[in-house]
Amino acid sequence: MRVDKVKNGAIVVQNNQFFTLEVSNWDMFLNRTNLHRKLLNDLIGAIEIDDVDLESLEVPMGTQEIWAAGVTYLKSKDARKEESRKAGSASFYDQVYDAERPELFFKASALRTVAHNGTVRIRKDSKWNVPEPELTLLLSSQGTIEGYTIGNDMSSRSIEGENPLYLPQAKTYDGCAALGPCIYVLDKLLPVKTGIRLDILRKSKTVFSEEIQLKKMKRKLQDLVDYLFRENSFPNGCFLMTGTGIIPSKEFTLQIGDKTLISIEGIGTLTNIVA
Ligand code: DO4
Ligand code: MG
Repeated sequence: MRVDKVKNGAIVVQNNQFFTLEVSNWDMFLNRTNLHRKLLNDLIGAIEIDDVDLESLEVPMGTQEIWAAGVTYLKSKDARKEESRKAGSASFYDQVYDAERPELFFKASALRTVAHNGTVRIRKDSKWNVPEPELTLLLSSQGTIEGYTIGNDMSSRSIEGENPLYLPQAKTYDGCAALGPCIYVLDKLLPVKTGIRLDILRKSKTVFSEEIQLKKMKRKLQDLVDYLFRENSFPNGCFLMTGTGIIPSKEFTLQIGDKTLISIEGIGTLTNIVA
């Protein structure tokens, strides 16, 4: 079942049938344990429609924070070691990859997050920039995984590589995150063989394309969630980006006008333009 956010409501797609729901409070609508069962209940008496206008989708979030996990895939560890060698901090990435405690950081508020087809930004003071395609969890205030969406953890590799203490500036700024196009709500866990794919188009030509499976992630999703909830409360639930397993080679940097397409099996494709 997928849930899309539209003006004044939600569209729920279940078995190829489309339903509209009025939603007065997205925080409360999303922050429900056993969300799958509750949505099925919401659908009783809901209005069926023919199709969804994908242009009209909003970011499928209320006021929840977006947090992110880092260095959860070998590819990310290796790329970060390389970019931070000059700064003398390469060994930190080996340490965090092998440590019991994961890297977790605050990524974005709703204010800094754009929707499917929206414009993500690269910082003007950054020379080396990449999108990071990440499976993103919708978590209830109880710390349960209630849904899955697609996140783009836009990152400045030049700022992050200069000094690891600059991470918040490399990661958090206006237009630094994209989320959507929908929330995928299942009554079971997402299969580990799920594929995550990144395509980058420049002037309609593909300049980067790669795919990875979720099973390549070193950490368990629930362990990331448990660490995040150790000393943080989220009265409306929150989102957690789970790290990237795809990083373009060091010669690659995003350019203004590039189109990023992040696809995750079952969820769909999150498309954004870079500005
Ligand atoms: O350690 C820096 C950030 C890591 C990250 O964002 C990722 O691995 O996805
Ligand atoms: Mg990331």
